Amino acid sequence: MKTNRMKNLLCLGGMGVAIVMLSLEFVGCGTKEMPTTDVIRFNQVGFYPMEAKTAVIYGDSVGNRPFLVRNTDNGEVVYKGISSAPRGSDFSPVKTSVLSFDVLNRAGTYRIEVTDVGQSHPFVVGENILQDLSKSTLKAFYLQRASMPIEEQYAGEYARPLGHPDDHVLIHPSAVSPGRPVNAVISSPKGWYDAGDYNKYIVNSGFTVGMLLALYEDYPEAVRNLKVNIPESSNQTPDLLDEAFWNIDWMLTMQDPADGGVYHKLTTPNFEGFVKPTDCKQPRYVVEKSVTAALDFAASLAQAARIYDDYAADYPGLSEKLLSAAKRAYQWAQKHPEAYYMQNQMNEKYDPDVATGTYGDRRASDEFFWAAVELYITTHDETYLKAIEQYFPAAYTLPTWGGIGGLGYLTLIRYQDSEDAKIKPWAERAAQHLQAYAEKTIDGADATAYAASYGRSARDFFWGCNSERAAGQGITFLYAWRQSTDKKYLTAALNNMDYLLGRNATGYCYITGAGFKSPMYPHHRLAGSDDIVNPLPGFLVGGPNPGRQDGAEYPSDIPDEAYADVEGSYASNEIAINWQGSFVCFVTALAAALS
Ligand code: 9MR
Repeated sequence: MKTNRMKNLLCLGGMGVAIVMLSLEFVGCGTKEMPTTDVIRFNQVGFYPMEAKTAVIYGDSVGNRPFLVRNTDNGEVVYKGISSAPRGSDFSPVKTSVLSFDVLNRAGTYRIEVTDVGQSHPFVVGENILQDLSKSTLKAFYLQRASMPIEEQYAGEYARPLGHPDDHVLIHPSAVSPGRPVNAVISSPKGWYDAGDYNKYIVNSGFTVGMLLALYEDYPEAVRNLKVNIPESSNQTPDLLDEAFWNIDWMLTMQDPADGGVYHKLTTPNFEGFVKPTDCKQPRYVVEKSVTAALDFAASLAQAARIYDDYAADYPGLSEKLLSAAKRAYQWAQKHPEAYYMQNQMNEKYDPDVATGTYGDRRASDEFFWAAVELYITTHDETYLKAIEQYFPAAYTLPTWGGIGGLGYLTLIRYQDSEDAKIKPWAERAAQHLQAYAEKTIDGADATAYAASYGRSARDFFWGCNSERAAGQGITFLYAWRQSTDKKYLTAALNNMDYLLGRNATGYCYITGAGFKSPMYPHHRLAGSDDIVNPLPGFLVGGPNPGRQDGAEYPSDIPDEAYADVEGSYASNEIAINWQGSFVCFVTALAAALS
């Protein structure tokens, strides 16, 4: 027996298969237990009893392998099957073979055993299996807050003292306006750190707030049930809205009272090192105003205005304040439609130079569209309706920080049955375009290497793809499912989730602290400086990126394997609020759909 097992391992190794972990669990020679291998890949968080269950053997150029599923508690064999013929893609030499065991509908813990391959890590089948992930990924935003002490009663070992009070922020020469000369001091506290860095950027904040609020508007019940133990949890407002407010309140400080324009970002001249927030010493500036910042600010705050109105007991006067700020920012953008943020040009004119993230974007029609949609839905003022008509995007695209038209689409779709007949034609058009996108994207996905819509093309892998493509598609499929009630879209969403949580070419579950193999060294200054071995939990990392713009050492340049779990890999292993926002939206919506 032992010799055979050894032979199997050698044979797999000889096939060039990356066996990342082969814990030789020979539980005594002569027993039936097989070695545990991580080439059997699946959703490491778990499966729903009544939903599809799929695993993949990575690196299997043979396929058609007999496998069985065994209950780990009592050893009972609960399912036997044959894996698929080998599959592949046009961008990777690696073959896979797919295992399906949908009928396994009893809650419990199981392992898969594949002849000549080994046994899988254990996995769980259980009701509401994504619920905890929905909570931990929302909770991650609390851990990411600036300007307040993160307390032990909410954060456990991740507690930390107040960092970045941001009550002494300087006006950069590029941001001067009446009443705010160079180096004037303003207060701009709160907000979330953008990502692995400690800066705060309006474009990305607007996207993130918009995404979280979209989730609330689509699944209010599910959101109300998300209790994540944050300082505001005892009030009457859902935790997600309290959390979003921490950032919204910061955003309000980024509007120049003189003219309603919005500073592009609050930043240090250079990225800080991997030091604790309390050890950061560089000055913090607000820099020039931009059209994209103004519009993302206008859109997200107009959306917030109609939502927080229902929570005026906890947030008195907020709704009015948000709407008036949003309108002013929109007017500013109308007057400055080409005020794109161009850091190089700014650096040529002003000192100090600024070298941090740009969120640069030379096209604002999608931002105009999103802002017009949110302002119209909140106010029913026809000026905004005209702008919707003017800027309506020709096709649905996944919502991202730089291509934000998708958020406008989602809001229109959400309000398609409202009493306002004027919005209907636009909402219907948005719904059709989204449906067409979903249909095209899921077509043929069953036969792909990882049995998911996501991950079948080399173009699916880029900076932030785990969120901007995989989660974005998932969110979109859930809209398509709600519109059509066709279950194939729900299954497609679950397949993308399975991909993100382990059924993929690297075998990583891409959320810190989840599953048995997750990122340990994210590009995250909070995690890298806190003297705790495990990274802050609940964060989605960017994902495989053959562009490898960080110059870090990657284990592979195959597009779906170009992922490096090293701190220096900001192009594949960073965390960011926008990516997190989409993931929270995806997992919470999916959990609600499956409950
Ligand atoms: O998410 C952004 C990605 O789309 C860009 O390709 C990349 C390079 O410009 O920047 C990413 O955003 C980063 C931001 O500029 C600064 N904070 C970290 C963000 C995530 O890497």
